[in-house]
Amino acid sequence: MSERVYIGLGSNLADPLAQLRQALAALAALPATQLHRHSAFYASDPLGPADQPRYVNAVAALDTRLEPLVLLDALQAIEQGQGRTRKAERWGPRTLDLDILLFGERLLDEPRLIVPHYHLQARPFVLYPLADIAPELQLPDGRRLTELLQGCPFVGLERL
Ligand code: ROI
Repeated sequence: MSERVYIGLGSNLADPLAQLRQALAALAALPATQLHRHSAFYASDPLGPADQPRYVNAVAALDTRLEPLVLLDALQAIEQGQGRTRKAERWGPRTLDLDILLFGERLLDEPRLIVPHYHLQARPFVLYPLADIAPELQLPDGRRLTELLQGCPFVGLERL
């Protein structure tokens, strides 16, 4: 049985739009996985230190038979393949970030993986792309995407 998984994509280094396009191709090529659809691309003001370039963000919907930690390993391999290095600075710039936002109906609280993604509700660059592809979405904890959007103005975001 496959599960619908939502992935947040972000980049603010080394041609962010090209990074996201390459990442979408890599997601589509994952084993036991289909890329169902993806959102528009959005330019977004950085959350965190302001002395870094704007980001490009998008959200992808996958259907996968991979288990969560297997998918996480695969996403981290894609990040590393696209030049991601983990730096000391928290919330600093990055060539590619792939976050598991939602994994079917699962609620996960593991050292490596918390799902739904902890900051989901506060991030316009996650919620608005998500609304592009799943406007009717209800989270496994009962919250509706429409409610979360009401608490998260479309600020610092530009649809490309
Ligand atoms: N800010 C924006 N706008 N987009 C991101 O994807 C993003 N990712 C991050 C931090 C550094 C928190 N800021 C971001 O990890």
